[in-house]
Amino acid sequence: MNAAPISPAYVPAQPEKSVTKPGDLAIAGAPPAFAAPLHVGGPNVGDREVFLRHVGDMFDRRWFSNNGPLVQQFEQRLCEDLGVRHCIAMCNGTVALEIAIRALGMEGEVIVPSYTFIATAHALHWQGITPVFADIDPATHALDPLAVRRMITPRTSGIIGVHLWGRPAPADELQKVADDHGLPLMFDAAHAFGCTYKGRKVGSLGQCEVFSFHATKFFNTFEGGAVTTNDDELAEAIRLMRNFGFAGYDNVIHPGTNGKMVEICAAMGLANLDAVPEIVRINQHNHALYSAHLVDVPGVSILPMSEGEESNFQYVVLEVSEDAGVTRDALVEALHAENILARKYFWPGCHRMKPYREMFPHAGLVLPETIRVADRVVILPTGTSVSAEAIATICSIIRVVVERGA
Ligand code: T4K
Repeated sequence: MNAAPISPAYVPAQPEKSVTKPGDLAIAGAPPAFAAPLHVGGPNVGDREVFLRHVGDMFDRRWFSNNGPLVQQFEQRLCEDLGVRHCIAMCNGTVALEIAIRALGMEGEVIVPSYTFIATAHALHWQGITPVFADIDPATHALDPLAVRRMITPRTSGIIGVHLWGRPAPADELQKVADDHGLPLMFDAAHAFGCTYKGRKVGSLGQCEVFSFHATKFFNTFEGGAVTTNDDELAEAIRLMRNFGFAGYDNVIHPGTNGKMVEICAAMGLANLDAVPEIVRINQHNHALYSAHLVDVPGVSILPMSEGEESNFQYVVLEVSEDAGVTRDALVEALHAENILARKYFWPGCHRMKPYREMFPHAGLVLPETIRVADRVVILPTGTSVSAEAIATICSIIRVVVERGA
């Protein structure tokens, strides 16, 4: 991948004040630190000229969807970048999950973490499959393979691991559990584009992996997703399912849906792919700045990325411990008052969201770590929309709020 400029029209948000004492805080009546909301997932935009050139070609061709040349080019680029045989681009990550789950023949019960975006659980429930929630490792926030093993029953038909925050899940250990029980294993890799596991690019782990290229992901196609796999037969089934099962004009040979990526999304993907190294460099720099500014603030810490692996650093995960001088929710409230729209991803955990809470009122009994982690995480703004000055101000606000709480 070659580095290319980030869209030149982009001006990162600058703070409007410095904060050194409680009286400087918006919750104490001072003006907010940012004039406009600073989001956690402000979209990154690559070279607009490249995007517009692709869009111009698209209009000339009058070919907007249905496996067009830009989608094919995009899929080819992803196969090369990820070192995987097949990439099937989709309209979004959720439909990509649903199609992959079906193509793997999952049914009955499937084991997933509760600590993930709701789409992982919904992709199962939407097709009449019961998501069975297993607990996570509090140090990594990823599925705990031992907990997965404990949740397997005769109705279990598969396991879905999630590479949360751009940190790979323990793929080898999960594969061992899956193999021991003859179960298919797939990964929700929505957060892990460009990351590695044991030095190998995420994309070919398990039977298949699913990416999201939503606007808020560090690499986006407006909306979009993809399934990647080295399994030829599975790839063929997924391709058919993405396009109503059509194997040619008037010839449907498989059940299917409409999961196609459109050409304009592939154009955005091709333009943004060139900027990936630069965006990752910015994210990594932001992550290091947050870690350095907050290193001596008691009771809070930034979750490090996996040692020895490449990460996209797309999420800055702040953990507020139980003995910090302030609660996580009070800190989020103080940040929101400053127009810093930090998020409590993925609180309260899928199992405590209404549909699943009603299905499994006692799920929390086997998810103590999920509950603890979900109650202490705050996601902070990063990406190309956040300047070094903004990060310094965000961290000084966190410092003052924590000390004031204390
Ligand atoms: N699996 C996992 C583990 C996932 O995290 C996701 C998606 C999926 C599967 C499903 O993939 P997709 O079907 O979405 O492709 C957002 C995203 O909508 C969602 O894609 C993402 N995960 C999730 C982590 O975040 P919300 O409900 O937080 O979205 P919202 O509207 O609050 O926006 C998030 C932030 O981004 C806000 O701070 C506003 C800002 N924003 C948003 C958009 C759309 C912008 O600045 N510009 C924008 O265009 O879910």
